Amino acid sequence: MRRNTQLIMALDVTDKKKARAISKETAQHVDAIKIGYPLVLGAGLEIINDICEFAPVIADFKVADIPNTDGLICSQTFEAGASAVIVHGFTGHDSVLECVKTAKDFQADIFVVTEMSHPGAVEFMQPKALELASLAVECKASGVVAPATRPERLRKIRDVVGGLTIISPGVGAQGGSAADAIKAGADYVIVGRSIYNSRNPGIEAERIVKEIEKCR
Ligand code: NUP
Repeated sequence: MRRNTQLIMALDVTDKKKARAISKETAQHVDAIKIGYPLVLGAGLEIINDICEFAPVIADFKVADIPNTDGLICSQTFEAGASAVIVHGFTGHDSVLECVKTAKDFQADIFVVTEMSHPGAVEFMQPKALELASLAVECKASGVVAPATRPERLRKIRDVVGGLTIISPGVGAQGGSAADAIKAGADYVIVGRSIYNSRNPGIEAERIVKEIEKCR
């Protein structure tokens, strides 16, 4: 993944026209666009190829099944044009290894979720987050997803994953700050609502990029 602005936009809109318009406005400020179920269910899997016109696409499908099913989900997603897929790690090494193997065939990336950014993640995910981070390293994933809402946890996850890429959601609407996440060890921040709900998504994306630049 290119590393110019360190900003990934989460495009959780459901309308194809809106998705294209926001992507166009923000393209010059983002290193990738993350799409997930809201947009794919609203606009169809072909939307991946559409959005690729503006930036590399990360498919946030949080894949969490048996290895065979995981492999099929990943290959369909890469064939549709995605550069990376986000998967869960709690399914175990075999499931994640299958995703990583499939990604290799497409020269694509797998990111493993560690501790999610929302409050409920402290219930079940937080106690296992560092083990999930180790699993990502052992399975040779490209990176992990770690919470911008808890920079102190992000720092601990960075200590475990070493040189793996950390992509970090929870900035803006969920209360985290881009600067704090980058300082705590994130390679990229993921920002959704603060950008796509703003009156001028391009200007908002640019503002976040400037905040990140100040941390370098
Ligand atoms: O731990 C996670 N937290 C999170 O918010 C893992 C994620 N993949 N996400 C996703 O990041 C979430 O589904 C949404 O697409 C994006 C954050 O969006 P926003 O809170 O900036 O609107």
